[in-house]
Amino acid sequence: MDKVNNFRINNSNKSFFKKEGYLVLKNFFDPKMISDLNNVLFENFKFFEKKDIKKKNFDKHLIELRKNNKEKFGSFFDSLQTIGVGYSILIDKKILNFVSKLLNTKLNCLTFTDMSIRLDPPFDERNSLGWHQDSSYFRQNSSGKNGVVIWIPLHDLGRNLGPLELLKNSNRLGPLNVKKKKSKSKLYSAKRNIDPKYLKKYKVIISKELKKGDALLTDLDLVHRSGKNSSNKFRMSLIGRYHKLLSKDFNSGLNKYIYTDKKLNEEVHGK
Ligand SMILES: O=C(O)CCC(=O)C(=O)O
Repeated sequence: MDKVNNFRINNSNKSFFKKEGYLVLKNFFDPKMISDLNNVLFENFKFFEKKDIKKKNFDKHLIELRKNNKEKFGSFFDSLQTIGVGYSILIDKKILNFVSKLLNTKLNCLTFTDMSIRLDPPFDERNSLGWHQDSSYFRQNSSGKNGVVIWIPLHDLGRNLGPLELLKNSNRLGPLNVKKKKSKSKLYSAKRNIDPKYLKKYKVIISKELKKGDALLTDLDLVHRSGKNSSNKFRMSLIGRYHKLLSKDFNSGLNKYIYTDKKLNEEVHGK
């Protein structure tokens, strides 16, 4: 089967995305390709742990590592952030084509930044994100409407795994450009949470259960947060962000590899 299914873009899903700031793509990817990426994470984990682990025990070992050796878990997590096959999924021509149509631009004039793989452990919210807009983190376009985020679960995503939560109509706020707040410790993610006073009139939370092969697209202004993982498994996802280059609000820039090892990072990038 083809890597990406022929999900057709039409006026109805285009105008839905424009108005609502999100779109659920059912069966967008071949589920086997998603399983393959999941297996790649597992293969790398075995190498990292230098143990012969069975796939069915992947979650158990990952939970143990997160609990018992946070630094090592962090280093494994970081090493996944530039995994080649993740990129190959996100820059498949059919996705670029789909996204370029959503953004009313040419396929060859999309930029792609920041692939990320999330590993969200059960009952552990240290890296969960509160209500935020991606346009506060990613300023490639000054308007969050000129970008698209794709969020792909690497397994069926039932309610107990904590689907992403979207705040209905919050895309109408436009970019709030919230500044970075210091995290409580280096094991917590730095946050750009939105002051609740801006969110008072947005009361409806949208949270979609997804199947392996489905994807969720949002613009960069839609306010969203992590769902709560109350299962006994890791919630694994692949995320990519696309921006419209042929646009007056495009801010050019460079991607930078930040080394987990602080000393090495300083050697390369300076203090
Ligand atoms: O997957 C999540 O829990 C949150 C991801 C997210 O909101 C983001 O990367 O902007």
